[in-house]
Amino acid sequence: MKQVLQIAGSAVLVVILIAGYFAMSQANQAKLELTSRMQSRSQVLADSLAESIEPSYNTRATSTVQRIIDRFVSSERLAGISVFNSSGVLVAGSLDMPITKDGKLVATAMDSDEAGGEFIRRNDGTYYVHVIPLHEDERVVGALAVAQNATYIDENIRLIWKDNIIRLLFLLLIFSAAIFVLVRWVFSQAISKMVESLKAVRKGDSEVDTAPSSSFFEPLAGEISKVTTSLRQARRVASEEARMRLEKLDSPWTAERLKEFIKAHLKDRPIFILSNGEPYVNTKVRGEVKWTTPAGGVITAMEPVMEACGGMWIAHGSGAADRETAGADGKLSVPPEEPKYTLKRVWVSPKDAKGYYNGFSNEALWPLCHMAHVRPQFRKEDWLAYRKVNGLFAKTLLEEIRHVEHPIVLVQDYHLALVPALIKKSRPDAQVAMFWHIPWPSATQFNICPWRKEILEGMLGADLMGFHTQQNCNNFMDTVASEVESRIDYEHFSIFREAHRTFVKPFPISIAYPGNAEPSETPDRNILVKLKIRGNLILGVDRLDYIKGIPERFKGFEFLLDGHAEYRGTTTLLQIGSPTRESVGMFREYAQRVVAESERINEKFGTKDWKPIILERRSYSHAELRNLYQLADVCLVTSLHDGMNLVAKEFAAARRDESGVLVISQFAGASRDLKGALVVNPYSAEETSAALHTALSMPKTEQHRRMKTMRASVREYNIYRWSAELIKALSQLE
Ligand code: GDG
Repeated sequence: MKQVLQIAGSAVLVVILIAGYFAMSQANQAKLELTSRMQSRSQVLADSLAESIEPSYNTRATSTVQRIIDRFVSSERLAGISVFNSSGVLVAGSLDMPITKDGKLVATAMDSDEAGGEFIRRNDGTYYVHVIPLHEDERVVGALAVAQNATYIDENIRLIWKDNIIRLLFLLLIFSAAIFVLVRWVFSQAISKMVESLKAVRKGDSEVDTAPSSSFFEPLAGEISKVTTSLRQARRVASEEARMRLEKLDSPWTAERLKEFIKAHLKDRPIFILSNGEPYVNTKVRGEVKWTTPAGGVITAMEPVMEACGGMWIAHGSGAADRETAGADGKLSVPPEEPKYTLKRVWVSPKDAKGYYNGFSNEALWPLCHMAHVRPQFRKEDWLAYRKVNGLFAKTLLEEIRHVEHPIVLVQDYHLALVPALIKKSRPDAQVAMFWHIPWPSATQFNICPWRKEILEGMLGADLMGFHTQQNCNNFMDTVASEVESRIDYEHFSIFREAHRTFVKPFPISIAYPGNAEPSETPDRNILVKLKIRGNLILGVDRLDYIKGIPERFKGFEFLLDGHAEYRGTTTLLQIGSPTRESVGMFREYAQRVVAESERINEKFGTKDWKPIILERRSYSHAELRNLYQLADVCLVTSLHDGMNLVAKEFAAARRDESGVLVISQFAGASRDLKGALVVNPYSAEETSAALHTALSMPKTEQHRRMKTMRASVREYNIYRWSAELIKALSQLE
């Protein structure tokens, strides 16, 4: 609509300018003609009158002159006549003769012995006064002034403008209506139809028509139609290949292959994902709605699965502008650029969110499950809010699946531990898997939780419980054995409780590799120039979370600089610290500790043109991160405890050049999957420093060998395979 108005507005402006120009020249032309006519008539009248009055004037017969004037005024319908003597004094004339007060015109005519005239504006109208000199024996003896009413000239010009403006308005009306109809109904409609059909083709609708409603666009539509035909063909071939690859275990898993796999295994049974965090958050910046993808492993892992399979993702609508972009039912199609699945937002009151999210999830369960020596905070009111919000998530899902038989439900993470049992209680036919993205601690550690039994019973509602590692599975089985009345079947790794069986299985999570967004061949080095980084680059990418061991990482780097002067001035540690859970006190304090530690080390070693640690406390886009992964000599992951750690896998996936070294904590799940990495104990600054030195001085051939191994393992066990294995394990359960 805005464009239509812009086009119509510009056209209207052009029409106004052209019409204005023509109206002005017509008015000028008319004025010129009328004026010249008036001047010549005045001239003729004045000459003939002068001829009549000169003899009487020269004999000083003033009364005769006056008579002639009176007669002449009425017969010629003149506005006035005046006769002046050589001193410029009025000697005869009609009353109310319009003439300039100073008599300049009269004086000029007499002095120059030449006739002259001018227009005079008065309150009662416009007059043209023409003055000629009077002679006696060729000598100027006075002057005769003749005035005519010239108001009709102004009136004529006014009428010309009025006619032109009316004509212009009429023209504008017709013109803008024509443009509006043309743009809105002919061009816009044809273009939107083509765009919509192209979108549908892109989304996989094979039978849409790209023909435009207007023949004007036929050539363009012809070309588009050819392109879409090729696209459909390519898609058919890819789908066929994926089907063929399904049974071949050595070929990589792709989004297409996962799609085919799900079609074959689930036979159109829809997938529902539930997680606290949503993949798309809407905020408002200077009145404009923005879309962001929050930093975090759950989203990195689940988004490609939903993009490949479609379905519904139910999550907490937490963005300030979330309600604006969702429908009344909280639903919207995402990704915004190319919708592939439905996001349904659950609205949680700020008070409940505080207790459920900040309180129980992040101040109790998060430190409880991670061995990072942070004491969990158990508060009854937080637990009650957690129970309430879990109930809300379960209710939302139950509503969505009320007409769906045997739905597949994938519950994500520690925020929703009670949801599986709530679903199964109402819908025993639903197949529910729960994936725990963080570590599961030992029974002794977990059992300090006052509500451990309710949490375990909630989780045991799932048909399948997934963890990253076998160690996590073992810990979970032990915890259940110690707390819940049940039968533990170690042979099949399952738990029987009240006629329900839960299988417990490791699924080491991964990333979309190969994915849609492959890094470019050559990384962009501008970021290094911008951050003034020269020499070796050690990269850390984490949410500012205490489990990520960022101060420990800085200590390791400090130890390296202490022991190896050659790295001073030549090596920089770039730490991307994306803000996280800032409403939780312990996360805020941790972020401050990270800043203080980096400043301390920078003060200790920094020079005029080298800063050892550059801390970027902001979120980077995935593309920016991919670029940094490609530029880094070393990627440093020093988590004190981490379920998996996807940053490590993303680093390997980005290294098309097969170089760069990964240094990773032995307490991150990924250290088990990535065999080519240098594994360290992050609590030991000496070990971290030694690994950094090994990495920075590692020959290229060894880097290649290690990187090849890591890339192969990420390629082989990517997120598509992770998801296929989880879904296969779930759908095969009786
Ligand atoms: C949990 C578990 C487990 C980081 N900074 C930015 C950003 N990120 C992205 C990374 C990566 C993801 O966030 C972080 O994933 P991790 O796995 O490293 O860590 P958690 O967020 O703690 O994830 C973890 C994971 O769940 C999956 O199960 O591996 O153990 O704790 O993808 O690239 N993304 C953007 N901007 C950033 O600044 N956009």
